[in-house]
Amino acid sequence: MSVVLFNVYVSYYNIGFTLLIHLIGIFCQECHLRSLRVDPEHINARLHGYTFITFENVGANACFDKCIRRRRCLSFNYKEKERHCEINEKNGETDLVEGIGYMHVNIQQYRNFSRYDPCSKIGNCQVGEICQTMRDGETFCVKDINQMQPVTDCSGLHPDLPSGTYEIRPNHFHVMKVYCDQSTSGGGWTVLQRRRDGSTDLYRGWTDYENGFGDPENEFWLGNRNIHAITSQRQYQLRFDLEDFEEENRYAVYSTFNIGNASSEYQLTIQGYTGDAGNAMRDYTASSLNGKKFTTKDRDNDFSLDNCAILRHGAWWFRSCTYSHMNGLYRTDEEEVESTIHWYTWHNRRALKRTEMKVKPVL
Ligand SMILES: [Ca+2]
Repeated sequence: MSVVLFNVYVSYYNIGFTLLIHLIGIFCQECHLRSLRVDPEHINARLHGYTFITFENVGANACFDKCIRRRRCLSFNYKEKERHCEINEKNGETDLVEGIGYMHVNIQQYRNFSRYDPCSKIGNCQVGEICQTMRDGETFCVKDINQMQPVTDCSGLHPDLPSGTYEIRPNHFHVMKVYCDQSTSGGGWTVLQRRRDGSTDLYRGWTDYENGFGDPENEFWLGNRNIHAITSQRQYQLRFDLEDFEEENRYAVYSTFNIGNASSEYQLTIQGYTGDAGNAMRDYTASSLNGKKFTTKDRDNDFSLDNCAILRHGAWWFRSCTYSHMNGLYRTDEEEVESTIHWYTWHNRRALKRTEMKVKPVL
């Protein structure tokens, strides 16, 4: 039997109670006609602040369908006149606001009932997936491309989403792919840099460091332009996660971090150390790297008579050079030379096995 989707609105006054009841006719995939009862307090009302996807030019029944197929969706707002659908990650009970022309529907009561829920046979899909019905009527969980509407950084992702690569779009900037760390210290971290196996050459020039290079799933530098775009949106903290060859882990967090634009030569602002790795964002004179411009092998902005990027075989906000060197030469042992990836206040210049740098807005 072919599937026909249409909306039926029935409004009537129940004489005894003088309540306005809206019924929405729903044809689900199995073609059972059932209705949703929308309580009077959910008419001309909407849940505000919890919408995670909006859809335009859809019917009420399609709005219901878009919600029930996503586990994250707990309710939806629908404005019939504009055929505007908002699906929400929260139930609306006591915190509805006025929304003239809207109705609000909680969805959980319809889940797992085959008459309403096309996904009831396969159970819940994961957050970030959508249950999709194929032509033969079979249902599958597939990646939800609408879920990927860009956030301005990884802190905008739903906390139940796993770590991985996502698209973000910082304000006034283009869409970019970043790795989001959803497990460290509350999740929501946008990863700027990673070393793990030496598979990517980091001894590169200004343009590469400006635009970024490598693989967000593996070794990479996100790019100074991109880091500027992210960290100029609001106040950010920076976290370093470090691992040595004994697989011991240390971290350092700076409560204030951003970098300037290209004309500032990506000048570093970094303050407010906490952690157990020590504050290595300074040089051997104990002067902070705060305020330093970026230096690469082909652009010398450091205080050394030489070029620290060449001396240290990397690129960084060198001063006279540095006690922290995340973009140095990757070693597969604990060799201790100036060009290694190191964090001086933990292991002097002994090579580290893994590093990550990541940012999250300060709450
Ligand atoms: Ca110099």
